[in-house]
This record gives sequence, C-alpha cells and structure tokens, in this order.
Amino acid sequence: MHVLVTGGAGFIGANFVHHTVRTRPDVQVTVLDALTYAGNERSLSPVEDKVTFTKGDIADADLVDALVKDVDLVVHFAAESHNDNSLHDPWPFVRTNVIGTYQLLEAVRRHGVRYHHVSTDEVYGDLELGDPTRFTPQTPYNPSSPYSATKASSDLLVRAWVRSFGVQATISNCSNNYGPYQHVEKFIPRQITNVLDGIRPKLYGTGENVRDWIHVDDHNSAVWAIIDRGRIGETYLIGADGEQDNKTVIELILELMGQEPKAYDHVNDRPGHDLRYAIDAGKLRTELGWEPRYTTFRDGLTATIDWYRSNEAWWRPQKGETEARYGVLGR
Ligand code: NAD
Ligand code: TDX
Repeated sequence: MHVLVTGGAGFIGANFVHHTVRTRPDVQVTVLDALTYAGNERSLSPVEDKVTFTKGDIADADLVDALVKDVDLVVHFAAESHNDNSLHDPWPFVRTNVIGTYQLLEAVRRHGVRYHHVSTDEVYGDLELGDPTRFTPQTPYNPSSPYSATKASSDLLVRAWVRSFGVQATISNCSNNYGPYQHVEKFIPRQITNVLDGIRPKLYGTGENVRDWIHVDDHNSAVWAIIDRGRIGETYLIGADGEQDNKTVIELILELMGQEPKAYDHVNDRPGHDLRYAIDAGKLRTELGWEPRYTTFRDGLTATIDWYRSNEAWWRPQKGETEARYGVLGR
C-alpha cells in the first residue's frame, strides 16, 4: 500500500508517519507538506530514509493531482490548526482547511483513491462544565472559532463528496492531543518550554476550561483502525476519557517539573473561548475494537516533559517568535 500523508511534518502527521514506519513496514509513505511556520522537516529526520517528502501546498490542484494519482490512500492532516491564530487572521484557515480539502477531494474523486479525513471535536462547539453530556457522532455541528468553522466546513465537504460522488472516505473527530513534536504555541508544550526557560506558565482566564486529552500515538492507532476496519461514509469520534481543566494541567506540569504548583500567571482570556470538550468514543471502541494505550495522563505528561527536555534543538528555533506573537495578543 502507498499512502500520501498531508501535513506529515506537523505534530500529529509526523507522529503518524513514525507510527506507520514502526508498525507497518510494508506501507510506502509519501508526505506532502507546505512547511508553514508549524511544519518542521526535522520531525521526520529519524525516518527520512523510509519516507518520500514533497514540499508543497494542498491547495495546488496540479501538484495534488500528480501525487494522488500514484497512491492507494490519502490521510489528510494538513491544516492551519491554532485557534488563537485564526482569531488574528482567519484567511489562511479558509484557504488551507476549506480550499485545500476541496482540492484533495477532487483528486481522490478523479483517481478513485481511498481518503481519510482528520478532524477535530471542536466542530461540535462546547459543553457546560459538570454536564454529563459528551460529544457523539449525532451531536449537531456548532463551531465557535474561525479555525473550528473551517474544519466543520471541510468535514461537510467530505460528507457531500461521499454522498454525491461516491468518494470512499471516512472522517475522524479527535479531542486535544499531546506528545512529542507538538509546536510550542500549543498549551502543554508552551508551558513546559516556559518552565525550562524560567518563564512563568500562562493560564487563559480562570483556567476552568476543560479539554479531553489523548496521547498522539493513541489518536494515530485509532486512525489506522478506521482505515483498516471503518465503514465508508462514517464518522468516528476519537477520545480516551482524558478530561482535565487547564488549571489542573498547569499545576501538574509545574509539580512534575519540580516547581511550586501555583507559580503561574493568569493572562487575558481567548475571545469566544470554548468551555469544555468531551468525547464519547463508544462507537470506535465497540465497532472497531480500538483501545487507547496511554491511560494515565500523569505518565504520558511525564514522558512528554522528558521529550522537550531532551530535544531543545527541535523546539528552540520556534520559541522566541511564538512568545513574541503571544506578547502582541497580551497572552
Ligand atoms: P500542526 O499545525 O502541528 O501541523 C499542520 C501541518 O500542516 C504543518 O506541518 C504545516 O506545514 C502543514 N500545512 C499547513 N498548511 C498547509 C498547506 N496549505 N499545504 C500543505 N501543508 C500544509 O497541526 P496538528 O496539531 O498536527 O493537527 C493535524 C490535524 O489534526 C489538523 O487537521 C487538525 O485540525 C487535527 N486535529 C488536531 C488536534 C490537536 O490536538 N492538535 C486534535 C484534533 C484534530
Ligand atoms: O498559553 C496558553 N494558555 C492557556 O490557558 C494556551 C496556548 C492555551 N491555553 C488554554 C486554551 C485552551 O482552553 O489551553 C487550552 C488548550 O489550548 P490549545 O493548545 O490552543 O488547544 P485548543 O484551542 O483546545 O485546540 C486544540 O485541540 C483541538 C488544537 O490546537 C486544535 O488543532 C484541535 O483541533
């Protein structure tokens, strides 16, 4: 099997490539990635002799067509992925997440190629604190930010291409990922690298917002379960019962890094900040028999802290520019 991985130099895509090389030596991997500020070719260095890398844009119809015609499967991770950036400048989100997905769908339609679409639980909006409700595949779409609205748009394009054109596609909507190779703009790596730099971690607003954390390797094993055994046209929600509020996560990072757990600052809240996400992954577990391997957040977080400690050369070049961007936002 030959798979085209879009966004394979980003956080989850690079981990997907590592996972695939490790667990499926028979699969040939080609990566298409534009190497935006969020992409990092060095994330693929450990597997560079096993992967073909093309630098390019998923919105480039000719390039996408030329790559898609030679593969059996497209797994689509490429996106503009950061909510804060989407509030500042939504256009790259519309271009990559909507138009880029459109170009991929047209190419897989032309060439009859199987397609898996990687999306987010944020398409469902948010939930109240303390509400027993969790997102299911039946939850109505209700995105809050330009980022989540463009991801919702892309999901709906996929559904329409399945129904109207018979495209062989599946969709997954996953909760918040953590693990190695995540850009330092995101919550967990930002705080770890702040502590390593002697900067106090930054908590948005009151910090009562809840995210449902899953280790990136569990996300990727679920994506493969869906590719292997998922039903065409179906949506699968991916989550590992990992709800934590942001305040608890920051305090845990500080504790695990040997600091005083209250040594953080409250900063300006994110406009429209979603309160709580929570995934019911029952369909994935019962229908496809998937189970997460990282069930203790504390252990997964400890390993992630160790990774950032040991890989300063990977994250250091991003850090100054990222904090400068946050400085402008007052966060
Ligand atoms: P990321 O920002 O770390 O990586 C995105 C990658 O896409 C980068 O390598 C970037 O260079 C590439 N890219 C951006 N625009 C491109 C374009 N026009 N053409 C080609 N490549 C382009 O993102 P991530 O966190 O790895 O997220 C990957 C996917 O998973 C996204 O679709 C995101 O919506 C989804 N997702 C992420 C999370 C999470 O917690 N991070 C959770 C659920 C779903
Ligand atoms: O410095 C910070 N302080 C803080 O309190 C940052 C960067 C974030 N936060 C809060 C905001 C959120 O409640 O932490 C939480 C997580 O923030 P992000 O890492 O920006 O993630 P989120 O907005 O929840 O979106 C993530 O999960 C869903 C990914 O970035 C998306 O790509 C994915 O779709």
